[in-house]
Amino acid sequence: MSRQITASTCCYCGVGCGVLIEHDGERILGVSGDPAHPANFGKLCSKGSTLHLTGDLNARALYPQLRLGKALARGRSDWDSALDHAANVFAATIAEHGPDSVAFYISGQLLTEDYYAFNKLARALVGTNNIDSNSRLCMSSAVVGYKRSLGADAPPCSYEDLELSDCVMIVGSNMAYAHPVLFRRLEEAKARRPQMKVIVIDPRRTDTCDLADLHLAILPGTDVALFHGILHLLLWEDWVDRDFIQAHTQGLPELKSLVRDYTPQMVSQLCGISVEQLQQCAEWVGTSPSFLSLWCMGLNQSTAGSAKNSALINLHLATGQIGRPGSGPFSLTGQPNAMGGRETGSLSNLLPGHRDAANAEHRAEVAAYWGVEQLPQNTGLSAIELFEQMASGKVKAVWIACTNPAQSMPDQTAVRAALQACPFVVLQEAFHTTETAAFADLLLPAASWGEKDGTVTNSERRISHVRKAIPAPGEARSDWAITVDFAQRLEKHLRPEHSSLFAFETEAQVFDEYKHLTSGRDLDLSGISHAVLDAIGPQQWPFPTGAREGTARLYLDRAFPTATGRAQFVAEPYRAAKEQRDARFPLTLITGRLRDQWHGMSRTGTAAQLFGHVSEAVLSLHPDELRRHRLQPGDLVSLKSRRGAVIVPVSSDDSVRPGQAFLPMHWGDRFLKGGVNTLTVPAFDPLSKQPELKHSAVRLEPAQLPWHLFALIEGDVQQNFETLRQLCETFSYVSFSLTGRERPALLIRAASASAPDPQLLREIDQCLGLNEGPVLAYDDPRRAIGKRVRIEHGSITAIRLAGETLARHWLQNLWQEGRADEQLRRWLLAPLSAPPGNANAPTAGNSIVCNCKNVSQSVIEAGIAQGLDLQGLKRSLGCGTQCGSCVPQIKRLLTAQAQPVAINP
Ligand SMILES: Nc1nc2c(c(=O)[nH]1)N[C@H]1C(S)=C(S)[C@@H](COP(=O)(O)OP(=O)(O)OC[C@H]3O[C@@H](n4cnc5c(=O)[nH]c(N)nc54)[C@H](O)[C@@H]3O)O[C@H]1N2
Ligand SMILES: Nc1nc2c(c(=O)[nH]1)N[C@H]1C(S)=C(S)[C@@H](COP(=O)(O)OP(=O)(O)OC[C@H]3O[C@@H](n4cnc5c(=O)[nH]c(N)nc54)[C@H](O)[C@@H]3O)O[C@H]1N2
Ligand code: SF4
Ligand SMILES: [Mo]
Repeated sequence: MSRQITASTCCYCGVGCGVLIEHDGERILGVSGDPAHPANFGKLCSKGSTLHLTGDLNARALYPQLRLGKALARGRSDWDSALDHAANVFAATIAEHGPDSVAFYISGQLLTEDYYAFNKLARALVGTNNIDSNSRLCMSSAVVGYKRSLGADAPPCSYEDLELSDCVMIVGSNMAYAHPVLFRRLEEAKARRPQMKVIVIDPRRTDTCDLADLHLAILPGTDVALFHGILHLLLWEDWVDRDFIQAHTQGLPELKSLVRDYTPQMVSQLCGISVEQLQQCAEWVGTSPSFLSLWCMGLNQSTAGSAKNSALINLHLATGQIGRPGSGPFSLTGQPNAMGGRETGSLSNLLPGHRDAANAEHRAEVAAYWGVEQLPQNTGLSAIELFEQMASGKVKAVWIACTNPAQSMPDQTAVRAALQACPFVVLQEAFHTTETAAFADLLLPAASWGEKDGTVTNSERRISHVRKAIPAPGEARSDWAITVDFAQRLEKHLRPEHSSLFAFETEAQVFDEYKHLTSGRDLDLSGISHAVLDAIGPQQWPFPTGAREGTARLYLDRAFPTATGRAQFVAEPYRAAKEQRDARFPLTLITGRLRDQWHGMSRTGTAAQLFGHVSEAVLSLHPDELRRHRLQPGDLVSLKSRRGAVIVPVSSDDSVRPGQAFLPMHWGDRFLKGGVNTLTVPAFDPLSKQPELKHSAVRLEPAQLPWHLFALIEGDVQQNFETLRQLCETFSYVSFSLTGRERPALLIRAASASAPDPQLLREIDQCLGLNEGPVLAYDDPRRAIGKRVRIEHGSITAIRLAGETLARHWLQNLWQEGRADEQLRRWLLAPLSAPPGNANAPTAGNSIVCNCKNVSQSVIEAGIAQGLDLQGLKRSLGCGTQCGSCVPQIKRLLTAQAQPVAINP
């Protein structure tokens, strides 16, 4: 078939960029930014622009698989038998143990139509509120914040406000990595109007700080104290909008008496910043003509997440900085359709149309619309509670869709035990490779990006039509269709005498039924349909019936959807994070995102190119901490929390403070033995029930693992991955990654206390193709050292080093360059394994900064040493000229020797 273009959206972050998918009707061939889409006007970041390189078919779930007993393996099934079986199990469980013995755990990455089908299934058909989503780990504190302070879960701003603002406060958000295309927009605005003030509040000095006039490296978890301290100064200096407060708010007196105690001295101490920094921050907030705040997980993922959100919104209410261009509290949504989830009621405590499950009137409205007698009254379980009740045996059947809890939930030991204990686990997944898939009794293959149709809402309330470009592979089906098919089968058990609640044939029909549940509500989007979006493009809600265009900003009239019409000041004291560092666990572990990986890496982890920036999970520690612990960069340590331990290499990184440590969130048990979330704490916020993923107490212990393994193999990456992962299970440290842009290869690093049984090494070699054929080998059994290299047509195709792995960087470079020369032969046959010359380059220098143009850090540093500036580097090396995601890092390399932006105490 000829080449075609389908306009759709990127399936990663909540910026919601429009993409043009190039395809031939069967395969996706390329992707570019959609110039007509108002979220990105043609731009894409390093993840969006590599979408077509991801999604290896060998990693995709292609047909239903069923296991008929925990001890058995899953076998191939077909849709009819699989869904009939699931309906039988769910019906029997509900009949015997009641509707609350089953649960649904879904995802902010589903489409609105998928959510709606799941909600109707759980609440109307099954009769349970046990339907929660991974947005509980992500946005639920923002939901509480908006509802408590403003009356509805509605971010009032537009992306355009980033360009119009005079003072932008970015707090608990690393936009440069997590919302890159929006960050580009802010960079451009600041370049045009350098007088615009940018404040970044983050314990770490992230790439986002590159744009900051002021970086407040507050101690983790102290945001509420900081916001109260700012308000204290705003009130003291009279930098407040008294008319606005008088006419449109309530509750200031209580808050005033609370923040009286938050003196600059006290706040400076609590937050670990200087009084001058605090004053500077308050002055800019209080005196700038417009003030916009942007926030993300640094606020939400906290046991004080709701308090942090409200304390920040307090600042907008005190200054009247809301409902005006360039101002307002603007929560950045993480997942592409977390907003749609909130709209359709996909948290256990919500109902469709921004309604509450605890509100009898709301329940009656939705029940009447659905034509069922009533909706369930029992409080539904939130994510952490749901897994607790799976472990305790109360939840006996769970349906998981589009999320990977065996990677992303905190306290993995407990989560995996819960999945193991639950009698029936259904998983609706696009990739069969995820950690959770191992626990699924029924695996249902889902269509994924480029293969499904529906709608999503981005951070600025803008609804886009997601369009299908190609058919899903194998027997994979769209999520809404799987859900509706299952629901129809379950209805035969639960409501045999009624007509179907799920008589949907297309996504558009699902949307049309859903949208009327928003009529007359704050988010009224009843004027939107798939056809309207096709005709006039993506639109921001509210968009009521009869509207011609969407709504860019809310609260222009200063009327808030609360009972009194006034916005609410919320007075809650600062409470420290749950797990403070102490003598036994002296470090605070922060977790967060990297630029080029997405969550558990089921998709991004299939593209070798996306490992170029950071190739393995490394613990960032301040140089002082390395010295204190007598560690060298690259050393393996055992990182322990009260819940478990993982082994990781350390790096020296002065962007974290002493007393803190940072680990990227992406590595689950598949890529790093144990996975990062083995360490994290399941404590959650009392109102939002969002867990404190950003903050756990840990300690370092030396990992005495002198025996090392390094291997590289070209070829079928997924196949090798599965086999080698099983073989490597006995090692204490195991880390997998991909490398190579043109010839993808799998990389393994492992370590253990002593040399393994030689038989195990032979099995590993067998998988690597190193037991026969054109293989050069050297073995020193006495020292348990061995090296093997396979050379085909003059190039290396597989490597295995055992015992010690000093030559790994050198060998990887030879492989990369397709060289297998005399030097290699000489080194191989020599008893000492040290690589020739000084070729033992550390990984940092090899890391790829610019993914689009494949330019490494060492090359950029060499350019800087020659005197090139940003423009010069762009011109001569090409780095930073395409998607721009690497520009903040290049600027940081440029200023590495100069004065840091932070005014550090
Ligand atoms: N590349 C990439 N982009 C993504 C994603 C991805 O996986 N990869 N995921 C998407 C999703 S779902 C989400 S939710 C967003 C998350 O986007 P962000 O929230 O921006 O990303 P994180 O790195 O999780 O955390 C942001 C920052 O919070 C800081 N922080 C930690 N503790 C505190 C604290 O107590 N106070 C303050 N003020 N800051 C603190 C961390 O140091 C970190 O730099 O990213 C979205 N975009
Ligand atoms: N330590 C730590 N842990 C964290 C965080 C943190 O900052 N630190 N952040 C938390 C946050 S904010 C979030 S949002 C979560 C994310 O956690 P998860 O939801 O577990 O993240 P993903 O890996 O994106 O999972 C989505 C899954 O859906 C699959 N999938 C993709 N497309 C489709 C589709 O169309 N249909 C179906 N059915 N499946 C599909 C993917 O293969 C993937 O396995 O992680 C949380 N966990
Ligand atoms: S910023 Fe990047 S990841 Fe987010 S939607 Fe746009 S292209 Fe996708
Ligand atoms: Mo998220």
